[in-house]
Amino acid sequence: MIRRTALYLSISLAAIAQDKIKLTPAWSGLTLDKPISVVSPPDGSGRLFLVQQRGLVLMLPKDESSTQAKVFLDFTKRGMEAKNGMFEEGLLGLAFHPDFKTNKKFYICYSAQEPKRSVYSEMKISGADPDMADVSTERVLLEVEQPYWNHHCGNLLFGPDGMLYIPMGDGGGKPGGDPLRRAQNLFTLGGKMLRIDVNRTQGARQYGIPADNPFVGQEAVREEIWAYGLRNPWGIHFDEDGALWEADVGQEIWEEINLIEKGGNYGWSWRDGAGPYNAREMAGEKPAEGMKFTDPIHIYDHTQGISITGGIVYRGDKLSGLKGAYIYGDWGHGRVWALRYDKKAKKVISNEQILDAKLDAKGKGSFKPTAFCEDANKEILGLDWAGKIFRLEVN
Ligand SMILES: [Ca+2]
Repeated sequence: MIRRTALYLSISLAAIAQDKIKLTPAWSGLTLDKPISVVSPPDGSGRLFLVQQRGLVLMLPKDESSTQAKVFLDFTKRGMEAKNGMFEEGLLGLAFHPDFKTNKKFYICYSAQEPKRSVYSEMKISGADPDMADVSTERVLLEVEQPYWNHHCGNLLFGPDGMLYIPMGDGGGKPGGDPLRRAQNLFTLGGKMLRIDVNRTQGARQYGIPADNPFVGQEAVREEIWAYGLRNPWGIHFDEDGALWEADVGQEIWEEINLIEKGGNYGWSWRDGAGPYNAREMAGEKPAEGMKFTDPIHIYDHTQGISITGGIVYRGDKLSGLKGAYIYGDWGHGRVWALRYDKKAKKVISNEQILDAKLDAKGKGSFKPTAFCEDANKEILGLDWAGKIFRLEVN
């Protein structure tokens, strides 16, 4: 009985505990539309570029109260989104080359129509204005056919190895469940983490296959694949220790966080969260005997949120209590968590909710995070799909 009371008390305290962080508006004088990423080139300039899904990339002004932002890239007339009111297409990623300072190259991912596909391109900045892209330099590296309008991902990232990592969703479709069974199919790129070398071409390819990719030399397999069995990776991040964090948006029940390793099979659509995917299990479908899956390091269910947004391992100074924690959130419920993980013991140490945007005293409606990004000082910015940028600060 005493133990029960103690448990009850601790739950009550947790429920009324103040949020650890608050959202402070930043660049609130700018008119923004579906921001999805903030990227800083590795050239010491401290510039921050804001990627917006409809195709306008802005250079965020140093003066955060400014109402003007310089346009870096304008893809708003590219017809990226299908005209059927769906919402997951557009300009979905931007990454600067590790040698950007000397070669001026960057990479983007965007949707294209007729046929529906994801395009991965290289481009250079303008010789006349280093704050602007030169669209005429576009070199298409890869195009991937997309059967549906959702789960395209696009959060491009260079690893510490200088290779470009490309997260690919399963291609979506209704009612979901990876209808084309792409995620487990090594002949296709859907539902994978790809790893390519942008510094060379190889045969007909506009990029090279790194020699240490896990499926190199195997017959009838896409050698770009680094890991597979992903559903809809929304947010990937390399921590300073080289770990690759990935948030995988789930089907109806689970949202998951994975640490992506070479050759790993992350389960989808045999597995959902840390168990079998119920629809396939109920249909009597089973994975082949002996198939090995890597389960997520953390999952949460749909009472907590409905669509995970991956974040970053915090390495800044201002939120001192969160140093070394993986900060992530939920697009549907506006919650933000800090997760601590012991990589040696392969165990979650803690997972603490640090913000519930719906409980915010001033909060009308919710914070719909599309990304958590670092500014030039490694402090965290939370991007809101409703067209806002926030700094995450101590409450
Ligand atoms: Ca999984």
